[in-house]
Amino acid sequence: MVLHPDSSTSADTGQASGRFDVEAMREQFPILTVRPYGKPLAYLDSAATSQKPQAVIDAMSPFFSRDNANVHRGVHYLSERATEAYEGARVKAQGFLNASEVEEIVFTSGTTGAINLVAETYGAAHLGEGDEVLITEMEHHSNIVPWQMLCERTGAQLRVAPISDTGELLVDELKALIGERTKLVAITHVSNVLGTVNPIREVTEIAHAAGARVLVDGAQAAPHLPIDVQALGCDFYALSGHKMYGPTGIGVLYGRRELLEEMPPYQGGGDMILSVSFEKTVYNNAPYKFEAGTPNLVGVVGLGVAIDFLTGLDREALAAHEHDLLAYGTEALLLVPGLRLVGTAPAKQSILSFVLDGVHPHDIGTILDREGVAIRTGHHCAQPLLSRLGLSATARASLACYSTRAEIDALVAGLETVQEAFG
Ligand code: C6P
Repeated sequence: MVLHPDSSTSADTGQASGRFDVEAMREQFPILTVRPYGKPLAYLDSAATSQKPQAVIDAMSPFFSRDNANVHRGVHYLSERATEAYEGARVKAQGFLNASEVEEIVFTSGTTGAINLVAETYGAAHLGEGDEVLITEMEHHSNIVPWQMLCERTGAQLRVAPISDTGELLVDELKALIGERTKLVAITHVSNVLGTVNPIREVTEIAHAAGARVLVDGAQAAPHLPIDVQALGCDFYALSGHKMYGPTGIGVLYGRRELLEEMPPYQGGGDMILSVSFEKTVYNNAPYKFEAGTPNLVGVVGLGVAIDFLTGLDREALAAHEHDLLAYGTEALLLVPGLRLVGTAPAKQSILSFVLDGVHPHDIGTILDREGVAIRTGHHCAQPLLSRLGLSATARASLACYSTRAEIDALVAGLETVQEAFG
């Protein structure tokens, strides 16, 4: 099925703003020319991990052939070059998040690493028996389990703010759950299952008025939305490099300087100390206090280039392109008989989750795969959300800067094949 007469042509770029050239964009992503089973690839799984532009790929190997040495340790030429590259990427991350100080940027292994860091340091130092952590029903396991572990250790309670059936956060109910025992609100900026964009500024205002801190899980927001931690007013913001066109195994935790300074360290080891004796260790200042051991240097370098890539784009045009695709995909999927979209909040970004009458999402994913269409199926590491919605799995197509209307057409055509197979 072709939904729009122009949908499979090169005009098929979703160029709502007229400035976004998706074909030129796609040329920067070499993997998009792979042909699974001889079919054109429709990579609709960018929420799981994004593909990498040539600039990021090209930055990583030369680091090993030109700059590689350990950071902060050597007095020699290469160590200085490596340290410059590493700290240069920290400045880029500061700019990307609009953090007011570079010391507010901690490199982590990803969003999961960043949230665990806050739970084990800020959480352990500030929560006790009877205190509360408030999350929402739409959180990824990475923003649930670390808080459960913290609650088990400290005797604190986990509270959960509800969502509507369409996948919108019920802000009034969240507000009603915040009280003097609430020490921390941990909330996703964009849901990886529903695509819902949460009103973070409003949530931080409510939380701060009650004296609670706010951690934002930005894993799904960072590739799509301009992030300004000062405007959002949050205390912590976590993101993953691999979802924003960078490498795996690297991420960022933004933390307000005064909080990072007073937090205990995370792991012990090299680089996180100022001095060590058998009697006493003096810890380094933030952010180094949280970066024990030799870091993922080449990951940081790749992340820096991914940030350059993203900030070098016309973000308004990119947003228009991604919104056009979301609207096109929504309209297209709603025409598929027996299909129900999961997550229809008005503020939504780049995610199309759905279920199809009589077909398990895993079967959808397997049949689509043979058509060259890559989607994710299952619980998407958000089992409590799926239970809340009365589901155990969905099929999920997710979009990125290189996605096209033709890929959505391939998805819809693949769903016809699925329905033929299931009679
Ligand atoms: N979601 C998905 O397919 P890591 O694994 O640390 O890079 O990111 C964890 C994470 C945290 N929060 C949200 C909202 C996420 O979407 C993810 C990762 C992927 O939806 C893999 S499960």
